[in-house]
Amino acid sequence: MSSQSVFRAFLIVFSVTVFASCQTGEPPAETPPVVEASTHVVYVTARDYAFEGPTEITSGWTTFRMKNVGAEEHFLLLTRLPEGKTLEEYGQEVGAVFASVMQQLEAGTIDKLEAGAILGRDLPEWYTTSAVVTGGPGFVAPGHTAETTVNLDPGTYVAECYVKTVEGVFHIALGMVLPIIVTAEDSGATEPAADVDVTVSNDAIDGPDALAAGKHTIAVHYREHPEAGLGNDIHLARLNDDSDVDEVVRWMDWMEIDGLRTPAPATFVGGAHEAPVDHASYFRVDLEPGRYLWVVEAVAEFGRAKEVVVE
Ligand SMILES: [Cu+2]
Repeated sequence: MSSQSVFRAFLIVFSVTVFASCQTGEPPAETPPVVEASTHVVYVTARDYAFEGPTEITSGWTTFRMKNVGAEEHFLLLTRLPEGKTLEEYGQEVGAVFASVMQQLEAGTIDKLEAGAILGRDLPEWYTTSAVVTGGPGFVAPGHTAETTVNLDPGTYVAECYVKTVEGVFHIALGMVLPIIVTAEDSGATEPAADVDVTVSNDAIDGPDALAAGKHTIAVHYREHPEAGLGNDIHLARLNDDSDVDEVVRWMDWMEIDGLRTPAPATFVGGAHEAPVDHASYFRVDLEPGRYLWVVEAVAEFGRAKEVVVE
């Protein structure tokens, strides 16, 4: 896809999505009952390449239960827009800049350092200073369901997925974006209780290197975020017999040509995206025995991973 057609796709997708998003939020018939009565669950279906879910939800503690019915990895990243900014402006002023940078990286006309400089120059000030990345379900493999709990302030949000297709096109450019209004009414849900804690800082993942098989609720704490570029997040991936940890770390770098590009080098079972330092996130997993990896989405040079054995 040429750079121009990616731009056009963005514009079309953003105009269409705003009017076409369904407003349901009812649990699909096959979804099992909610785990805790004090949980407010928002049901989302992730397809190749669209989200189906409610476009208006209450604020406070909110659990996104996202079933991936597609054939590719997906995630749901929430960004709260500054007052007055719209999904269309997000697409035109932010999405298009990332798409253009990716095209230039792919063409080999710029390197990662130059890509960072272009983003610093071309991303609008309202995005870098006033948009708030607020978490959401991490990478989840086809057929898996992610369950991630975040604490949402009222506002206008964009939910997006920017995993790449086999051809290297961001899912958001193909329509994987959903506008969500978070109202002032509180969900009434309480903060979840966790049995595992993971703390992410700019140079380390502080979490267990062994876990029992079965269900866990993982509390995610962000000690800090880098001053520029991607914030910290955390994902859990099951390693295949031939998985190479360095390869997974490199895959987590969107600036790499094969980074975030289908197929994924491991089986992602969930995680929590970047959220403000004072907003803990939680995610639930049901683990089979095997080799797993805590891994952060980052430029490969700053990548972090930690192996965890499940038995
Ligand atoms: Cu996706």
